Amino acid sequence: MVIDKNMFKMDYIEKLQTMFAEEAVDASPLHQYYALGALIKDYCAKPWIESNKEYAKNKGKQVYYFSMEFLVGRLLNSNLVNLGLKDICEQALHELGINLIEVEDIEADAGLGNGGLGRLAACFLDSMASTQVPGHGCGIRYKYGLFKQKIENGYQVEVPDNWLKNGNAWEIRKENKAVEVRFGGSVHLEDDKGITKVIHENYECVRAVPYDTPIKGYKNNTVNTLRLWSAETMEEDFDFSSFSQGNYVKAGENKYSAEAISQILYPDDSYEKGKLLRLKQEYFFVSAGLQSIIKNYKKKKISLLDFHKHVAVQINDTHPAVAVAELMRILMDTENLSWDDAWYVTTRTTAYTNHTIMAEALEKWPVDIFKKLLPRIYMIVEEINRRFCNEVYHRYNGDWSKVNNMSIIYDGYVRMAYLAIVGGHSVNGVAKLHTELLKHQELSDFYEFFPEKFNNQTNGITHRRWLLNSNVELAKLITETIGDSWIKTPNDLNKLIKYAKDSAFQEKTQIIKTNNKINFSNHVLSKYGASIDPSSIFDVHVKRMHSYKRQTLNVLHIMYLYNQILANPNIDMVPRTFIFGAKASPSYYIAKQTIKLINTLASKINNDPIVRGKIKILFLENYGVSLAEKIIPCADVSEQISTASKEASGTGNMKFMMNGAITIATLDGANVEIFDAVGKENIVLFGLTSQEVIEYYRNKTYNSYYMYNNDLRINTILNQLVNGFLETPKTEFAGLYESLLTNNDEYFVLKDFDAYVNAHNEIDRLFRQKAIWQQMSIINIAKSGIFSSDNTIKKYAKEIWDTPPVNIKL
Ligand code: 26Q
Repeated sequence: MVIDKNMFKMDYIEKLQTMFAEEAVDASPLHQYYALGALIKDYCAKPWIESNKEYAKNKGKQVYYFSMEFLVGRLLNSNLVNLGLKDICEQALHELGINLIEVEDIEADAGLGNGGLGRLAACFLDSMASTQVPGHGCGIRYKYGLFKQKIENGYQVEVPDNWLKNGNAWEIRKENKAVEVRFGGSVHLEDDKGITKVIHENYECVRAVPYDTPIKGYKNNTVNTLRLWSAETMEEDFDFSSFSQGNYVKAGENKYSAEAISQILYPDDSYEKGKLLRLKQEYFFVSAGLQSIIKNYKKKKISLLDFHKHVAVQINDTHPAVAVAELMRILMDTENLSWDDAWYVTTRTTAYTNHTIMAEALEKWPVDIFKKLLPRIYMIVEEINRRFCNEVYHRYNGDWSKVNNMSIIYDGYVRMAYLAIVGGHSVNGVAKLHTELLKHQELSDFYEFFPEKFNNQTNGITHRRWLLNSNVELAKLITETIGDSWIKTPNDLNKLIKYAKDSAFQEKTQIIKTNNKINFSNHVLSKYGASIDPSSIFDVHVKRMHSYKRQTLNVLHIMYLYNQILANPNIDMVPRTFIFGAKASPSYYIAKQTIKLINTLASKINNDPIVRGKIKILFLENYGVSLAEKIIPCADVSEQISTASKEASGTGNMKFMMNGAITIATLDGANVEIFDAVGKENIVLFGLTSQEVIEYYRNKTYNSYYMYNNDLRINTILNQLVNGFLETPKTEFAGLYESLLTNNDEYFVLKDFDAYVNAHNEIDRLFRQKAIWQQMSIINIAKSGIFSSDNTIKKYAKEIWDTPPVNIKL
């Protein structure tokens, strides 16, 4: 069906009538938005049905991406673009007196994720649909996404993110597909005529109701499904007899109610680790997801022994790792497979992605909590572990230290990463360096034991959201210059290389960047009353606030620049606007202090007439997907300055590069691959290498006091944190000061300071050379195609999932 403008207009008018009994001009922006969303969902319906039909009859394989987080952002614009209806819609609405941009602004971000891991899952959904991979998302429909950030008096204040308060235009509640998830109770085994039966009693039952969102591929007929589960009470089936009166009331008091499970997304926060509700969330969506997959599978009338030939389950970090044991449970207890058959199928179905090298971040659950909440699952984990430890013991000739190091259950904890590794056929890191570190450091025992399971899948980003849709003018220029093949074949961006030295093209890209900066400056002025200079260098540092990401290094450098300017007000420097955006986990004290420090420094510097026109600081409140889409196209400089070895990959780095920013970077995560792609002339590197960092940790020879005592710049700045220079109580930043000195600067901020100053001098020097800078920028854009998640997904499909594309015909 080809939809033209007039048809679109008529359909839209009709939608407004049927949904709200209104005419276009009278409709409120909210109604305009909902009618448009509903119409777009209608347009997705037919290909969605056809995709599902094809997948149902297709004997091929489907992928399920299990993730606690899907940081989707808004969908209106990307759905319009993927349907090929953007221009038509814009014109049709215009003729009705409606501005599409204003309508788009009504949509709440689906902020169901913390950061990189959740956004990666969302990029993967877009790329799976766009490359015709039959792949679906499985997660939780949180009532509240990640908190909204307000800045009050320089401090972060968290506000609930009630993203569903006006409804959700995209989801469809599938009441008839609800399943039951069981918690607690007791389990015993009974012999039933020689067959062992598992009896699970006195459990608490929660109803899992799926809400499906269509994931429309770019200009193809594929519509995959993001299925998010909502927890509800099961009154009719509630086993009241299992609760004594006292327990029941207590259950209520403890907010132990079913609804609590899908109430809120946990922030990535060490304080929240080990919380029972989090484990409930994990099991809840994993169990619901696997049950519904098996139900669908059984409709195909194929043997469960072939399950792994038709289903792949990707475990996004350890959060859904309980899938290994849950799949075993379903196959054995409800489908009557033997242990060996169930294990054969499970280990060929599941695959695990690791997103962190930081040992303290590896998820583990106290055995007592785990066993009480999931008694049957714990039995299965114990048996998996017994068999595995036995193998390790024999392979290493009775070496108990190996067994201890690798045991899934150890020291009173269940180690979820180990469960995922043992129970799956694939373990992947998310960038080359990260995978090497996993193989040779954090998970070296497992690499030695299962070398064939380990593989690298460097992260990617959907170039449609992060270039085509968010930097419209640049995308247009690219298409005018090299044609539009890059949209389906992102590596074709490479054709831009030819134009890197072309002065006319350089000028065009520069004008686009400047216009983006002007538009953003106007937005900031009207929304926050802050004025920034679009001709200054926009130096952007946006990501979660974390010590290892070293926003402090950036801040200390700004303090140093400020001191330089105070000492020499006529200093020759290209004006800079330092732009930050970051949420800190609510209980992460140092991270919150860093936010306060940035804001404190901002008000001091921005109000100091001596620095006027030289440096300015802007802290953007509530950084998230929609804000990222606005700020990234404006960046001249991309700050990717984590302590080498700490950032598994990073994906913001790729988004900036794709929009022509120059990266200032440590050799960490995917920065290494960006460097490999663009060459040393087109990136500004500095700092310790990962091997140097690891060596310092090993030999413990780093002493941050030495840096403080021997570098006057550092000495001055650190003193300024605590001597009243910042016009705050002297204790305000004591925590930061101590982390850098008393606690010996765990992330080598002071060690890398000098190199970072030099790197920024280099940025200043390069920016003055307009042609060189623009050439670097174009080379970055040209080389960024390899970081499209289309490539990443194709590699997962080939190396892990074995899922060829499925062509959907209408
Ligand atoms: C764990 C327990 C309790 C509560 C929350 C959590 C939790 C939640 C989210 C732990 C970790 C996360 C998110 C981690 C994350 O985003 N990691 C990032 O993943 C990106 C995609 O692979 C990488 O690019 C980043 O380098 C990595 O930091």
